[in-house]
Amino acid sequence: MSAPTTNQKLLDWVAEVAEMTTPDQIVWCDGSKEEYDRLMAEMVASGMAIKLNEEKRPNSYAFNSDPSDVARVEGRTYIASVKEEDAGPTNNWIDPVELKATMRKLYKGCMKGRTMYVIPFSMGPIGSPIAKNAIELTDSPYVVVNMHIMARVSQDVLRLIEKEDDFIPCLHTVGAPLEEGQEDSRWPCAPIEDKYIAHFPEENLIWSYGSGYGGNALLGKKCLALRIASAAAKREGWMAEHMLILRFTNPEGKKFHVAAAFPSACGKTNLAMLQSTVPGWKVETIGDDIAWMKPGADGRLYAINPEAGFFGVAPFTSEETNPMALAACSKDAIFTNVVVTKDKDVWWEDMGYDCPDGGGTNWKNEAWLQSSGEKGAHPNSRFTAVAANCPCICPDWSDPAGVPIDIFVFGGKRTSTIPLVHEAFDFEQGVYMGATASSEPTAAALDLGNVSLRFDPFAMTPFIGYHAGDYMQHWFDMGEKLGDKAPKCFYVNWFQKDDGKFLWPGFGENSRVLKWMCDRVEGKVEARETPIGMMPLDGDITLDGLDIPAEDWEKLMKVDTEAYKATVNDARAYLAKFGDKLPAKMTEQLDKLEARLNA
Ligand code: O2Y
Ligand code: MN
Repeated sequence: MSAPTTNQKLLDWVAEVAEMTTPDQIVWCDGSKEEYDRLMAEMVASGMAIKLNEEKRPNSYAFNSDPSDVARVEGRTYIASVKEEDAGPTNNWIDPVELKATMRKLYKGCMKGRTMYVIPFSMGPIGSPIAKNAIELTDSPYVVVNMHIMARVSQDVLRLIEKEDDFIPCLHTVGAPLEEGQEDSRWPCAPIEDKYIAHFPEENLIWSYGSGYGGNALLGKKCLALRIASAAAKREGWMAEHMLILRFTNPEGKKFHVAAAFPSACGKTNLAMLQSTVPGWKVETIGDDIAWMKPGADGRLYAINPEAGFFGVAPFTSEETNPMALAACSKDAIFTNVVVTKDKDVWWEDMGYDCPDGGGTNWKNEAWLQSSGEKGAHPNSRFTAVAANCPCICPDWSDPAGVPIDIFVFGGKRTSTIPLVHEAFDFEQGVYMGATASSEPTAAALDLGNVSLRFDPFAMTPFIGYHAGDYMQHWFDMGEKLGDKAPKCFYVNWFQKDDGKFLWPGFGENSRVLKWMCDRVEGKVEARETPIGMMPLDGDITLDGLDIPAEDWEKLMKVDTEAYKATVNDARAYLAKFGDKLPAKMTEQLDKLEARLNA
C-alpha cells in the first residue's frame, strides 16, 4: 500500500519505526467502516474476537485479554523528562536517553510476523482549535478498532498534518514478535518486567511497549489526552483535565456547563449520564472522562471532550445505576473481559439480573457457572461504546468551539466529615479544594495498616505529565487569567454514611445538588458562610419526594469542625511532599482554612 500522505516528517518517522520493528507489512488506516469490519472479521477468524449475537447486540464484539494484561500498569508508567525534578514525586522517572536505549533494544524486531498499522487520529473534533492531531503506530488490530471508537480516525487528519507539519507521534507494540510458523496467542503481550508506558513530555512523544490493554495501548486516552496534553497545556496556557463534562438545562432553556473531577469509584460516568429528577431540568452528556479547556475570545473557559467514545467499567453498570451507558453499548460496541453468554450476548456482575442460563464463558475464556461464586467478568472489564450512541449525548458534544464552563465540581468518597456540598469563596479556594480532594482508604488498604486519607489532586495523580506542584501553580495561574470569568468551584461528597447506610440516595438525585450550584451561579439563592465555604440555606436544595429524615439532612449538611481540622492536618502533611514546588498560594489557603476553623 502506498503511503496516503506527502508529509515528509511523518513518512520519515514511519520508515524509521518500520526499520527498527520490522513488521511484515504496513497498513495506513482510514477510519472507515470497511476497515473496521475487515479487521473484526480477521480477528474473529484468528480466535481473538467473538462476534456477538447480531439480534441482541448488533455490530458488537467481545475480547478476552491475557490474565496478566488487565489494567493500566502505573508501576511501569514513566515520565521521562530531561530533568528528574520536572517529573516530581507523583511520577516514575527515568532519564530519557537511558529509557530510549532500553526501549530501542526491546523494539528491535518486535513487530516481526505482524502488521504495523498507521492510525491518523484527532483528539477532539477534527480541525477544532482545541484539538490535537496525532499518529499511533501499533501492531495490534484490537487497538485499531478501539481507536476507531475512542478517537476520530480519518485521513482528513493527514491533510491537517500536511498543512501544519505537526503531529504527536505515539508508538505502540504488544511486544510479541512471531517467528516463522509460530502460532499467535489469543492476546499477545510481554511480561510485566518488559512493559513500558513511556512519555517524553518535552518532545510530545509516547512510546508504549508490551501491553495491549486500555490506557496502556489506546495511546490517545491517558497517555496523550492527559499526560502529554497536561504538560503541553501548562506550556501553552490551557488545561487538560481528568473531568467529565455535562450540560444542565433549566425549564426556561438556560444552559449550564459543568466539568467535574472525581477519583475512581466515585461514579464519574454515572454523573456524566445522570437522569435528572428535578422537574423540567435535563442533563446531557458531553464527555465522561477527559476535558480539554481553553480561554475563548470572550475570556470564558471553553471545553471539548477530546474523545469520541466511552471506555467504561462494565461491572455495576445496570439499568438502575446507568441506563444511558447500557443503551450506549446496546450496539456497535466492543467488550473486553466480560462474560459471553450461551446465546452470545454479554453479562457482568451487578448488571441487575442473574447470568442467563446460569453461566457462559468467563473473562479467562473458560466455561463458567455463576453458582461457582467466582467472578465471571474481570473487575476492570470494559465496554467501548460510541459516544453518539448514548441517548443523552448533548447535541453540541462535537462542537469544535467547545462549551463555556460555568461550574467546576470536585469530590471524594468520605463516609463522614465532608458535607454533601459546599462552595468555594473564590477560585483560589476552589484550587485548594481540587488539590486536596481525598477519599477514605479502601478496606484492603486498611488491612495493610494504611489508615490515612488518600489524596488524589484533581483526580489527576497518575496523569499529570510533570511536577504536581507546578501543575497546582498552573491552576492558580489559569484562575488569574480567567479573573471574574473563572468557573465557580464546588466540592461534593455523595457518600456519607450512618450506621452503615448511605445518607444521600445519589444517582439521579444528585441533580438536586447540581441545581443548587446553578442557582448560585445565577445569584438566585443566598448561602450561609461556614469555615469551609458557602453552604445551602434550608429549603434551597429541595427534598420533595425523598425519604430523608430531618436528622439525616442535618448530618449531610453538618460541618464537623474538629473532624475537619484532622482532614486539614492530613492535607498539610500530604502537600509537604511537593517541597519548594508547593505554590505559596496553597500554603496560604491551608493557613486561612485553619484560622477559620479555629476562630
Ligand atoms: O485500565 C485501563 O486501562 C483503563 S483506565 C480508565 C479507563 C477509562 C476511564 N478512566 C480510566 C482511569 O483509570 O481513570
Ligand atoms: Mn479516567
